[in-house]
Amino acid sequence: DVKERTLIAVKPDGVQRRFIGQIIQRFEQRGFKLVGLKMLQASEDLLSQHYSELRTKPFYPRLLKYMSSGPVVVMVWEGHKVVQTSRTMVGHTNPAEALAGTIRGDFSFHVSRNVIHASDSEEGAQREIQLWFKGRELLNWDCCDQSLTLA
Ligand code: DAT
Ligand code: MG
Repeated sequence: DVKERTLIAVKPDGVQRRFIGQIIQRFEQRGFKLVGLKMLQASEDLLSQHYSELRTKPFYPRLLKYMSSGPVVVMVWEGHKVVQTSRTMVGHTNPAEALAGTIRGDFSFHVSRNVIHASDSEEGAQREIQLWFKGRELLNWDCCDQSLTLA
C-alpha cells in the first residue's frame, strides 16, 4: 500500500536543538512523501489522548509536562511500509540501545529526551493522525515527473 501513512513528531528537545531540517531530510531521502506538516505547542489534554496507553506509567506526568513545554513539529509521511520503516529509522525508545545510524542513535542519549515520535502500528498511526490533523490539513499531490505534459 503506497498510501500508508504515519505520524512523525519532532519533540520539543529536537526543535530546540535545531534537528527539524535533518529529520525531514532523512524521510525525504528515504523516498517518503510529506502530506501534512505543522508546528504547535501541544496541550496536556491533546498529549493525554496521544499517550493514553501510557497513563499508568510512573514517567507519564513528566512525559506530558515535557511534551507540552515547547513547540513540536508534527508531520504525516506517506509511502510503502512507512510505519515500520520509520520505526526502524527512528531507532529504539531508549537511546542507549538505539543503533548508530538511527535518528535516536545519532541525536540523543536519554529516554526522556529522545528527539522524535513515530507511530508504532498502522492502527496507531490512523488514530494519531486523526488526533493531530484535520482532514483538510492533509494534502494529496503527485510528483512533477509523473506527468510530463508541460504547458
Ligand atoms: P516510543 O516513543 O519509542 O514509541 P513508547 O511509546 O513506549 O516509546 O513511550 C513513549 C515515550 O515515553 C518515549 O518516546 C519516551 C517516554 N518514555 C518511555 N519509556 C520511558 C521511561 N522508562 N522513562 C522515561 N520516559 C520514557
Ligand atoms: Mg510509542
